[in-house]
Amino acid sequence: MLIRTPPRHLPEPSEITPRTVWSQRRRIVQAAAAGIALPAPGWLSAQTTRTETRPEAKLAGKASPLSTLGANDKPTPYKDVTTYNNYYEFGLNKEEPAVAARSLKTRPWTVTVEGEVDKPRVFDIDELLKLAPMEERVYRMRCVEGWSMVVPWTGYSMSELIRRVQPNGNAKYVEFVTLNDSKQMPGLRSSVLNWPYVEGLRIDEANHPLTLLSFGLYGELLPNQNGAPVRMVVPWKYGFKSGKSIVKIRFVEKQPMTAWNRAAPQEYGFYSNVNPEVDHPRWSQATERRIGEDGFLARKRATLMFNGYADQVAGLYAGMDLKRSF
Ligand SMILES: Nc1nc2c(c(=O)[nH]1)N[C@H]1C(S)=C(S)[C@@H](COP(=O)(O)O)O[C@H]1N2
Ligand SMILES: [Mo]
Repeated sequence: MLIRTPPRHLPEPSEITPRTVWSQRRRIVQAAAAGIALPAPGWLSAQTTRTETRPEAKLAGKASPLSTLGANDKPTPYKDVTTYNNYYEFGLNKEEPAVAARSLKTRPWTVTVEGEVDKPRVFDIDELLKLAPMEERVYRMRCVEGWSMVVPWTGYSMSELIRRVQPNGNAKYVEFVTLNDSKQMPGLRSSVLNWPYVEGLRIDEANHPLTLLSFGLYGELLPNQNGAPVRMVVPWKYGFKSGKSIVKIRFVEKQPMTAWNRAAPQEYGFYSNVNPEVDHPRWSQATERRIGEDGFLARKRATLMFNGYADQVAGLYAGMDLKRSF
């Protein structure tokens, strides 16, 4: 995500170097000083962490008929999905979250569900994991920046949770709030956004079967940089609508103010449906580059209306002017 004029007080990337990176660097320096040979440069990669020091637990899901890929879509390599991330709480560069989010504590973890519901409830993450049968949903994901991926998510429809808390008649919108812990999230020092990261959906969007509460990818628990222990996945909207590391879900009557809408209202609207016909004020949204597949020189592929999910979701927006409600 980019904003038109970065605030003056936006720190230099070097100032927001997370503690984990810093301490890793210190280890390298100390090892070098002591004459100890360390493994080759690749040793800091998420892959290395995953296989050597923190194997992700398995999280199986039943293959879902809602995985509707095109002939041209194949899952983006695990390595790209887990090392090319947007997670501003852990730094503004794509490579930073895989390293800086390693120390995020995802246990214990609770998700508070409150607001206009008859049965407000605080779920422990282990309760949430057992709330409904896990499915594997392979979805196309499109970032507003112009790149896309295909990710095999594990989770269940958000509607499974919604029906258990029984929204009342005033519940018109749902707000999703990310963890806001400056001790664990070095990126919170940056003022690009008003923290916590908040996203929102209309309640019918939240209840749409495609809207996923996700706990895993590639058959394993979510890596921290992808939003562990639980995140939203809304495949027909730009990626920023899919908030990570959710701690609170609020049912509200009025359209919520979201983090990106607040930061740059003329650039990021509440709906943020993928729409090749509505350009971002500073760039076209007609095409995209598929991460891990389309090199910088390759012809970009056409972006599809509602990211290719029009058959399923277009009805949610019948009669709306999508240029105005962008
Ligand atoms: N809390 C939080 N959620 C977030 C973001 C973020 O910076 N913070 N970035 C968003 C953006 S812009 C994108 S494209 C996706 C990226 O998800 P991924 O890293 O799993 O591909 O996460 C979204 N969710
Ligand atoms: Mo994004």
